[in-house]
Amino acid sequence: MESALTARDRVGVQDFVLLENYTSEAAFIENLRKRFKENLIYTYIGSVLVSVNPYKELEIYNKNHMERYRGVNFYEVSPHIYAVADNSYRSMRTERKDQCILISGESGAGKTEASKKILQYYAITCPASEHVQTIKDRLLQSNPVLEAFGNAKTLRNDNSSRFGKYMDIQFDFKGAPVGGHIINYLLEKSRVVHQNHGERNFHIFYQLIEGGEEDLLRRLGLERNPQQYQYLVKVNGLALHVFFWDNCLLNIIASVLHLGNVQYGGEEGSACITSDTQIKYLARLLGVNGAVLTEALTHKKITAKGEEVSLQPEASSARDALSKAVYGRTFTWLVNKINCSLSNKSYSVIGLLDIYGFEVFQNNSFEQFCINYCNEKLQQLFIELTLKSEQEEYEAEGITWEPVQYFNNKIICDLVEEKFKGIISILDEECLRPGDASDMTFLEKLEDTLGGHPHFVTHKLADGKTRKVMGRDEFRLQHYAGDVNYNVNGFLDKNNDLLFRNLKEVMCMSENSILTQCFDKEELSDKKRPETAATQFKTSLAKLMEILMSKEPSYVRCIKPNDSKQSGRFDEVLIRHQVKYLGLMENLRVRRAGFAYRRRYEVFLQRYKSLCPATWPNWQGKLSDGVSTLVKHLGYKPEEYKMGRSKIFIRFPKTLFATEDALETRKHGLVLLFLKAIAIQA
Ligand code: AD9
Ligand code: MG
Repeated sequence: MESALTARDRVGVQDFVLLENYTSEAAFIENLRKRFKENLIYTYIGSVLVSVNPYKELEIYNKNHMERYRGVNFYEVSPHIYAVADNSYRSMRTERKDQCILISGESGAGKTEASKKILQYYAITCPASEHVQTIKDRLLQSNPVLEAFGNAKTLRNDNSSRFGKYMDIQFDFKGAPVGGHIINYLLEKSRVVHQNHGERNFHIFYQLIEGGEEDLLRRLGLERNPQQYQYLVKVNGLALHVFFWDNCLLNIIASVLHLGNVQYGGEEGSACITSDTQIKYLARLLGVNGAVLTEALTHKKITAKGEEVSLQPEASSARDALSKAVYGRTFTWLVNKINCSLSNKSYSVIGLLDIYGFEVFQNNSFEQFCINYCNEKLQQLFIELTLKSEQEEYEAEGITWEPVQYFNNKIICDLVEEKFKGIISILDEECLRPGDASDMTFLEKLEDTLGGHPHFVTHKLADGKTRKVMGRDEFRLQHYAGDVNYNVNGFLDKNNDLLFRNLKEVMCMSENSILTQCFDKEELSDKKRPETAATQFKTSLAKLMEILMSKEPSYVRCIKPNDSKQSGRFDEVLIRHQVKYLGLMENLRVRRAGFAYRRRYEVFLQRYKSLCPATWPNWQGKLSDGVSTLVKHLGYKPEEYKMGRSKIFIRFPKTLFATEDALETRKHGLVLLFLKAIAIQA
């Protein structure tokens, strides 16, 4: 039998708060490594779950495992995603407080898998009636549908979610799941018209082309070969599932592919479409007039009176803007459709947030700017809520609160979102300004307004000299998780996200029943400019924060062990980065600031009562007296622990380890006694 001591050596501690040297990043990573080697992919930091993607199927997600975690005290069983799911569920039931589970981590770290595991856990373990079964099925089925439209193969992940997702699971008063609601964030629409080398377009296009029946493809005017389509590239395939979609939806997917193949030619100064094959199909599939569509794809209105000029040389980008708008709006329509099929009156809610983690690439653009801003907001929420709950617990237990120093990233959130002088405001201003506004004038405005801000840097130095390490078209933000350089090229276009009026008009005349819901005629009469992409995102994030603030949060922090999607490879450099970006050391520091370990009296007594004659086999008096007697018997010194109202707080891990070891030795002794007894009888 292995002693507790050697087991700890081999598999590390299951809660980072028990690390002796809790400020050491090396010790933190070593603990992760030990556990990863033993296929122990989950570890806690207090109530936060850290998960390392194993890149292989582990036998830890079957029904038996689910049963093991049902209704069990969080810390009594080994760390698991089911423990988080179960804990949230029980808090929701007993405290009647809405919950949310926030899952973060970089691309490929396992966020979506984690959220699916949580959903499966509820689907299997929660009570159900016949009606509930339908809802459970729909909740589970919404995943593959959304993944078909919103996920794609990227270099980082074969099934990468290209949108953020917040999903409410709604429960009735008996604790049965009765409905759901999904909010989607910032779909990466640009993927529809362009993919980086080695990446693919959204799954749905390949599913249709490779899995669609001959008849269907003929009707849609599509060929089975993805290489026929400018918007698609052929790379190693994935297993594809074919869904049965309604015709209008299939028509839209096919029309996006046809749009991509619309070729422009014509003389200098005028745009014309070289072949009308695509237009023929497009007119039918989009339910619009072919001639009007051709006109809109080649000309734009420049005056209110309707005067038109040729679109050349912007024709292909106008066409791509149409593809993006059609696809993006259809995606939102789909989310609404799913919501309608799920919606129900609920009694209480558990929210699941599966959203893009902090991103730093070689070249960072508008998308990374939005994503990293989102992470700043989530970090702020995390700090506020964690500190708040720590403080509340100390107060509730009647223990003096020892304030913790931490970096408050509000200053960076303000830098991005403040009215008038935040980056988004300045960007919007440039987007609205007629005349010579460009990405570079935007950068100049940033420099003028924000130069000297402690978290904003450009190549210009205060003394008029230049910083060599930075490009002239970049600005750097010093995020809580590290520095990121953003290249301003494309910021204005992406933020404007414009669709020319002619194209909007055509789409508003569409007879496709989905598109009529996506392109509202009101849009044409509305003189006000539509909100910019960044402002829309800012508003949706503010709403998200409000939703999350009203709930009790749990956190899952996902880590990707290597860049090659391989099992068993623990790339230390890559992992160290993520530990930093996820703010795990800071998290641990806050959690450990006062006491390493805390347990409710009855749980503590139950586990260790055998170590003291006065508490064994049962303590009859007050629980706190029992624990007092027990720890005094074990030789705890007064500075090593504090007694709260319902919990004991232990300051150092070593105190607890000594007690654990004593328990192990006692068990060992009992086994030996037992063996001796058998031997005597024999
Ligand atoms: V992205 O930001 O959407 O690009 P995610 O969502 O963080 O990313 P995802 O959950 O899709 O990553 O996981 C990537 C792949 O890792 C999955 O397709 C699985 O092959 C693999 N994975 C992740 N988690 C687990 C797990 N718990 N067990 C086994 C896993 N494999
Ligand atoms: Mg994902």
